Amino acid sequence: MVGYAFMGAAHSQAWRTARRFFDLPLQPDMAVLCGRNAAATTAAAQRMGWRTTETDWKALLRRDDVQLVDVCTPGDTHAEIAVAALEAGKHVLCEKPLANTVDEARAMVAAAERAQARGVRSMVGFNYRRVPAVALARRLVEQGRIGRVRHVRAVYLQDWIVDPEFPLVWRLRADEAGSGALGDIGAHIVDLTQFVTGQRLTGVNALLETFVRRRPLPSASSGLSASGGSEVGDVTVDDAALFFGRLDGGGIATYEATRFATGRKNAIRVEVNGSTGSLAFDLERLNELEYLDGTEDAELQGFRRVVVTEPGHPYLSGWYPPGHMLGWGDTFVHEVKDLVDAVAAGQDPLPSFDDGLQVQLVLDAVQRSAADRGCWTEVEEL
Ligand code: SOE
Repeated sequence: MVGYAFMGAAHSQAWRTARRFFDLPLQPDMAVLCGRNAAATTAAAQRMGWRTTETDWKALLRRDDVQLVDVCTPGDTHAEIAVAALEAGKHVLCEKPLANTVDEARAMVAAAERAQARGVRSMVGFNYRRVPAVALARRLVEQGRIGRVRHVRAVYLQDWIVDPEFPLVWRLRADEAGSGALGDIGAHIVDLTQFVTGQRLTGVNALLETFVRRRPLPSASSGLSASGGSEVGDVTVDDAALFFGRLDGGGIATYEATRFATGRKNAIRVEVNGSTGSLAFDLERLNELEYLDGTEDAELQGFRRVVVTEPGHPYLSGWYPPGHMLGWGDTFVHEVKDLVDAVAAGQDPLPSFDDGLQVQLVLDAVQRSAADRGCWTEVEEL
């Protein structure tokens, strides 16, 4: 694994845990953790359960005891590491968004296609697909339980940079992060809604806003909790993204992704209204899915709250008895399980780098629309 900050910790926990709950066909061996700072990497490796460390990611690719590389670095390094790893014959799991630009994402897809011909697999880490309630929502849409999808309403709300004194960490710089709320959390709700509906956005109208344009440079940066010094620098990404668009199956969708929703820490809400029913999901109640069956007697109709912990629900057969709740980190355990199952079966895991590129094309259309005063902008074909 390359990187050991927030996502590195979440992925490490998943690599440690997946085989303890699920009957995996291959056993993950946490061979090596890679980071630039030797002392910090060694400390992280001990804490997170990695056997050895490296300080140069290229060294990973030369090691025979590495068959899969998990990329948990900021977006500006995804393409270089993932392409080289695939060329070296290593399977790749890459954190979202797949890349910072469409060109980088296209190069990654090309590398993934070449690698696939040699049996080498790749996957992008949109973990919210693997919330059991979200996977159940997908299943219900596929089974026709809400009829034709008409409306999709999705928000992803955070508030960690409301304070204008919060420093200019890498997530607020376009050179490292690509974009702001748009790519970091907007990408999640684009993938999530396209996954649940089975439909893709064909075009968007968009608005981006940066409320705080200058911030103190970080004195000590540690991801989402950092402190600022006396010098200031420019924020080069969006703080908030609003957009709406058309889905290729005839539905319409609205999106809001913001880091300025004061009081909202990590709130995802998605509602899908179909011709004969509706579904609603709220990450703050991630073990639940709301379902309305519009074909029932009008007098008895209403949203029902399904507690998604039955053995027949997606992923639940590996866990605890019904009613014993899962958490956010468990979505990464499911990600590892699905990836290992696919690698062992010689199949391509989902979401693929192609799916990652398609989300990137949506983000690109949002940025182009916002730059064009919100005009209708088509999402480029894959
Ligand atoms: C920060 O905004 C962040 O950690 C994202 O990068 C993750 O993808 C999301 O799951 C939680 O918030």
